Amino acid sequence: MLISSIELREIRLPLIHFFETSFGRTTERRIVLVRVVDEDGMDGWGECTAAENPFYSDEWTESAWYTLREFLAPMVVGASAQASEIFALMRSVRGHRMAKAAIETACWDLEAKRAGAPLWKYLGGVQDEIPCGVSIGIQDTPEILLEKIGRELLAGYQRIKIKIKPGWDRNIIQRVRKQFPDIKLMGDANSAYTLGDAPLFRELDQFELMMFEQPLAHSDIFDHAELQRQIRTPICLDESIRSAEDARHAISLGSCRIINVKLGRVGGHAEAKRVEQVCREHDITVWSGGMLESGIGRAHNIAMATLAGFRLPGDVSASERYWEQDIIEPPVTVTLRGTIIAPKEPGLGFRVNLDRINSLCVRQELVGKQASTLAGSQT
Ligand code: OSB
Ligand code: MG
Repeated sequence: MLISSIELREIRLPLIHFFETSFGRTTERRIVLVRVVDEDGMDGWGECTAAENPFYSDEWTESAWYTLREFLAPMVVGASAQASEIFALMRSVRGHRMAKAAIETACWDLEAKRAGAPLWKYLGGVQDEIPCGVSIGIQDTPEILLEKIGRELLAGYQRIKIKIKPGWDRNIIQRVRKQFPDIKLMGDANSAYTLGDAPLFRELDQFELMMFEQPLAHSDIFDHAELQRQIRTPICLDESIRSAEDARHAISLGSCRIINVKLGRVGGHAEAKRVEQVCREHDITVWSGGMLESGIGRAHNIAMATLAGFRLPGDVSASERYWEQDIIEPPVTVTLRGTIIAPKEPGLGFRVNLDRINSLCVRQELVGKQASTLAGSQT
């Protein structure tokens, strides 16, 4: 397919409830959306998962916007390529994987639509129903956290992930375990600890968590290997895994037994498939992470999570947990057994609500030959 133009939009989307991790609190998302259009006027949508600040990774909304506008979009516009080749077109830009993934995933949506196939099948997915968990941020009080966990379990979610940080760890996990002795429970530290905290993690082994997610530094795989040797609970890497090579290195060092795959963090669907394959070859379980995505990113995560290696419940949950109104129709819903059914329509399988997007849009940009063809806009 020939990519004739790329549209960028930034939308502001307030979260129903703030989301707090060891690195800070988010109340409103600033999301960059990408629409790629081909020579026949068909389109595909992608979402940049960079956050509002460079605290989870070094990318953030502003860096993604300018990198997309100045470098990445111009490298792809005018190219005739398959979705699997898009990442390579942008290889002279180092890093900026979330920005790259926004374009790359949009191209997969477009290509699947052109093929008349649901994206998940087009990617090689094999599961038409995926298990779902929830990620629950740090709360103002332990009581609020316990109440929220109870509510999510009632809704059917199969696994609870809580965010932990120094001062919100041992006591919290102990209280959650006391009230919910048998649930699938895990803790995500977002790099809040050091190897010096190994005694704490040894103590936490008693609570039989499914895994500790990214306890140590965001770029580390060496100290994680040492920590994993000292504890029984599996370590799951998130921030540290940016490519299939990272996954291979971490696995061979023994730095983790589980990997959280995020489309943005690894640079798109093609690389996510490579990570999944490396993990499957080494008997390492993967699951789909989330980045507080709007419906577009969420739909891409659903497609990825249908690949064979995704065996554990992911952080992919219903639109209504995050947004008053999503930007796709229908919104993502979760069954009472805590699953999402993969869509049947071609591409992402959800309708993109352009009116809603334009009403949330604070800036837009067109990279392409034809000026003034921004869909649904007057500029
Ligand atoms: O570490 O998985 C993470 C959200 C923002 C940044 C990092 C993370 C998260 C989540 C939320 O845990 C997952 C979601 O519900 O989208
Ligand atoms: Mg994480």
